[in-house]
Amino acid sequence: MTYWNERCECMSRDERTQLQSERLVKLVKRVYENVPHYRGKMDAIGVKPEDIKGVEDLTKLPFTLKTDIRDTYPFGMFATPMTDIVRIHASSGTTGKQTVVGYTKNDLEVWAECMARSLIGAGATADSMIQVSYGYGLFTGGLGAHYGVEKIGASVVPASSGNTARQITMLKDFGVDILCCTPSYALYLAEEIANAGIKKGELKLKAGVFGAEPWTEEMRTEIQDKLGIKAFDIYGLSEIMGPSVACDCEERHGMHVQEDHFIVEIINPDTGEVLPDGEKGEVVFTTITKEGFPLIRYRTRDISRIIPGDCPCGRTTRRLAKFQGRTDDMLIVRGVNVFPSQIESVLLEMGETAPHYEILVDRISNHDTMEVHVEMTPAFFSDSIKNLEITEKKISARLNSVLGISVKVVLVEPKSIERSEGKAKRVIDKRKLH
Ligand code: DLL
Repeated sequence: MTYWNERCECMSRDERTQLQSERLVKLVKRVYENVPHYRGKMDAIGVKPEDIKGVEDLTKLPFTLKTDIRDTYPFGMFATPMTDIVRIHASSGTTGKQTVVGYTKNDLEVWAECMARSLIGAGATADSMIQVSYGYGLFTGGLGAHYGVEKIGASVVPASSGNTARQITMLKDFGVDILCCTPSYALYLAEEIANAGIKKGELKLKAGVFGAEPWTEEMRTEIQDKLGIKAFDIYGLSEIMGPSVACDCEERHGMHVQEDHFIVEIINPDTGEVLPDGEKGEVVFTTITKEGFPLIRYRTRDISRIIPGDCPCGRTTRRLAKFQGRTDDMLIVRGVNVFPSQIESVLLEMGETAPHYEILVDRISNHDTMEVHVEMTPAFFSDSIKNLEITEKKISARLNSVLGISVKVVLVEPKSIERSEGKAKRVIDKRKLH
């Protein structure tokens, strides 16, 4: 067995609980003193830092929601002075505002450490050539994976996303053995590789570290068959850290959570009650070592369960099963997080259509597609049918710039979208992701 950090990955459960407790106590004190929003939340329920003596007291603390981050936009939840922040990342918010996170030097060090553990678990070595085809930029995928590769002393090809022909050339010519990208892009690449007449044996590729979106075991099998590699699942979210909050080991049966840095809980999303290992619910994280943007009991909205029992790999960290959806309506389209509310905001703000719309998502030839069907106003319908295409393009361009992905807009006749008597069903997602 190979580990990056055997001491931390394989310590006894008792030792880890002790470590988590010590780190939690310090964290709570730190956020109470430095983040007015947390101080307010704790004061409101009468909890003081000295009430938290260890992990057994975690449930005394309030949950943190995405709305807490939105309400303190952009930097209100940062726990260190800006001079200590060395990197900013951001992801989609539920409306116009992004969710902004900040990292200190030490946070980036911890992130690279977790990513290093994930890559080594996937079979990387200092001799590996690793192509990072996650997007570089505000999205955490590219830079997150990048520094893990450098940490283990392997060679990184910072390909970023897009330009598939060039990606394939680099995979082949550079002798890349490990690929990091979204699972849907891996499938797309596999097809394009086949179309280019390249045989599996011509590539040195042996493993892929895929995440940022939900995918099934069936998809894993398909990627493995088509590319002739082992496919590893990696999980993360900007609010907590980015890729490598949890990752598959060589067993590929559950993603080990980096529990010396994150405390994981599974809760009943309706009652907030903590569920025992094995039961499915919403995943909640507390970041016990983060300095710049620490979060207490952050509700991810992602649904999974802890796989009970020990992993044969020897790591003692608990494992999360493949994700089984979300408790909210966030969609992940080509790796980009999209909230239907963002689309609604754009439509209403532009005011050129009626407020009746439908979002259709599909996966065609391993490529996610998104169409927004929106009703024209009766006046527009009778007056300016000739302007249809111009208006569609205008809305599409605006959505494209807000969401960061291309969306096809189709104007439809007034009253043609089914009205609902209860909650409107705005999204029709034909992909089979769970
Ligand atoms: O997607 C971080 C990441 C980058 C993870 C690269 C793995 C690889 P966000 O853009 O903030 O961060 O999106 C986070 O994506 O709450 C999940 O809903 C979903 N997600 C991420 N990884 C997985 C996965 C990055 N392995 C949101 N399986 C999360 C299922 C995933 N869903």
